[in-house]
Amino acid sequence: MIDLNKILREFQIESTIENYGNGHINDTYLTDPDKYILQRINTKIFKNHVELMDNINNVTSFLREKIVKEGGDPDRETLTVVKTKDGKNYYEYDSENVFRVYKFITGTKTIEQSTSADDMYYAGKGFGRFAGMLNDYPADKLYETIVDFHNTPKRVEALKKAISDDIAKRASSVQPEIEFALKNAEFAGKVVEAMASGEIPLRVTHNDTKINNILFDEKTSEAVCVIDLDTVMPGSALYDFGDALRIGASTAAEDETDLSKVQFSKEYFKGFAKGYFEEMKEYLTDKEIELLPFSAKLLTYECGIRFLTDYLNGDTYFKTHYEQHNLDRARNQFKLVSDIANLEDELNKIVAEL
Ligand code: ADP
Ligand code: GN1
Ligand code: MG
Repeated sequence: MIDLNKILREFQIESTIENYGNGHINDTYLTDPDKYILQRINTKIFKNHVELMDNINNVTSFLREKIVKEGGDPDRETLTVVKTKDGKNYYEYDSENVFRVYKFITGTKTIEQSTSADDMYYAGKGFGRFAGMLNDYPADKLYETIVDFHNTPKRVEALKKAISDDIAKRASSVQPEIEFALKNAEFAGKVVEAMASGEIPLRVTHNDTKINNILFDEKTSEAVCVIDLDTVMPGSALYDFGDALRIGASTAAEDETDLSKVQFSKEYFKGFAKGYFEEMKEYLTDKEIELLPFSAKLLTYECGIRFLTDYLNGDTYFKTHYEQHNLDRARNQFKLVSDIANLEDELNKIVAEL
């Protein structure tokens, strides 16, 4: 066991420490009474923490300048990386245990699951503003922290490999899910192909726009700060739009097993799209706008097959809390994919109206 207080001292912090947050990737802790977020970076997933922290440092510095110019509060509206006593932006205990510290942003709340279209409107504004501020960030200055992160066809290939390897001997028990995943693979390439042909532009994107990756003001509910910047990389606006709706527009949690409760809400979709447009409309191309409703289906499908792949691989990627957790998540996402497919015309109409 690593003595986390010792780690904190590397960052010149003397405080008690407790587990915090519901992320699937890193280990997150909150310190008290001096409030900081300590995170153990998941180095199995993020193989180069030096590049990763470089990205985060550069992006947050860039955002900081913009926020100051706009008259905002940079300590609240972007993450602040706290340096170690040696002036580094991470502390390497050993190759598997690498830590970083952020200032804790007070007076905010996270939402694990939206309960109103307003939640989604504010989330849309938050992620839209983030994307807008990074619109002129030089994409070639960013490292790709996870290569092919949203390359859905490659995710399909990874699923196929997991099915044929069948390491955890689970494939025979999930035939309906496998069938659903493979049947829907026909649309997997639509966004990467449009990017490759230059039909839609490469942008600096967040790539993990889950609603709990945004901090909302405790009192006004407005978006304050976009967090979880590990996957900020060159990508498509469609990744961020679609991924935000994946859980954000669902009426239930990502691992809800009663699928009758899991529905894709048109109202939540509309709320998000409205907020996002208010911040991003001037930058989006017609082709991107045309693909927005589709992106919700694509990114939900992609995440569903990632959960299924991880289940078949014996749960090595996402944190799970019980044996079938990844399978339940996959089923939940596939239910949403079917919902979105049925709603596509109506979602297109909403976008056109906005
Ligand atoms: P993961 O990659 O595991 O999802 P996150 O960076 O999203 O980790 O952090 C997990 C949770 O910790 C967030 O959902 C949020 O509730 C909380 N959190 C992270 N950073 C901060 C911060 N600077 N201030 C306040 N809360 C934070
Ligand atoms: C992970 O880190 P977190 O919990 O915000 C994952 C996302 C998935 C999400 C599913 C780096 O996000 O891609 O969409 O779980 N992040 C990474 O809930 O893989
Ligand atoms: Mg997170």
